[in-house]
Amino acid sequence: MKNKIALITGATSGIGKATAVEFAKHGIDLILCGRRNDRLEQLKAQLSDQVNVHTLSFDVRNKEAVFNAIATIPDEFKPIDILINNAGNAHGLAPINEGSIDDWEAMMDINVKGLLYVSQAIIPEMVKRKSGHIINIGSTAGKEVYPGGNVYCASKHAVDAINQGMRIDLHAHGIRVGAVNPGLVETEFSKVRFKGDTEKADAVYHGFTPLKPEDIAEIIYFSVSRPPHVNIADLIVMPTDQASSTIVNRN
Ligand code: NDP
Ligand code: 8X3
Repeated sequence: MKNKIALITGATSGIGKATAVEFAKHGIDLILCGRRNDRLEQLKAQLSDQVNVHTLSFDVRNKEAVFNAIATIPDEFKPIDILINNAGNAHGLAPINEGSIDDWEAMMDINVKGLLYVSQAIIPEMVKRKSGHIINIGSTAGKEVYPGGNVYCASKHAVDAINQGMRIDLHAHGIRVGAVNPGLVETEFSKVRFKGDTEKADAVYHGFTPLKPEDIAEIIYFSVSRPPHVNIADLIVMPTDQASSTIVNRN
């Protein structure tokens, strides 16, 4: 896939970082986004001998920062062919009656509104060029709801609806839109959810074999490398040991 350019949000860690590494293997030039600039620069240094890499450090919650950052993309990186809407996290796992409003706002602002800001900054150019491919990273939490998942699940159900809405509105412009919805993937996700409590975070992935971020990255690459007439609209990917959000075969 030479001469393609992908913008990946949340490229400093987990699924986004693994996707950057996978794309670089296949010659896709990269615009890597995230808040932690040191990590973006490290990844750029790691991948620059394979592909051209540009980094953009911004918080997806900050509408102005999103549009300003994307406006600074140098001309040689401007025709973005692939957008990976990946930045996001869960914040907390409290039942709804004990939930933190700050956590709720973080999840809706990052997972839903942030995804929309980035999309709005990029889609109009794709429409002009009548080409583009958007992969929205949803979740099994966007397909079902589990105890304590309440607002995180709501944010990912919103991603599911936005994914469908984008496809309905953009297919006539030659733009492909699809979602990849992972189950349990061992990343920094649970460390963020449990606010740095590594014991609680590690327990989430204990006693079974979770997905690795690379498993999802390979599937994302497979989706974007199909022939132009093929659009993988929606995929759910779980570890073999997982049957649903609450049914996991732990030994
Ligand atoms: P990680 O915590 O490892 O990565 C999250 C990424 O999102 C980081 O690169 C982080 O970058 C970025 N991010 C978070 N908040 C912001 C923000 N405000 N502004 C900009 N970037 C932000 O988790 P995962 O890789 O697991 O998560 C990636 C996506 O996958 C998320 O959308 C998540 O909901 C989804 N997912 C994860 C699953 C899992 O089990 N791990 C399963 C299903 C879906 P930085 O902090 O540098 O800004
Ligand atoms: C991440 C998967 O089950 O932790 O979206 O919500 S889960």
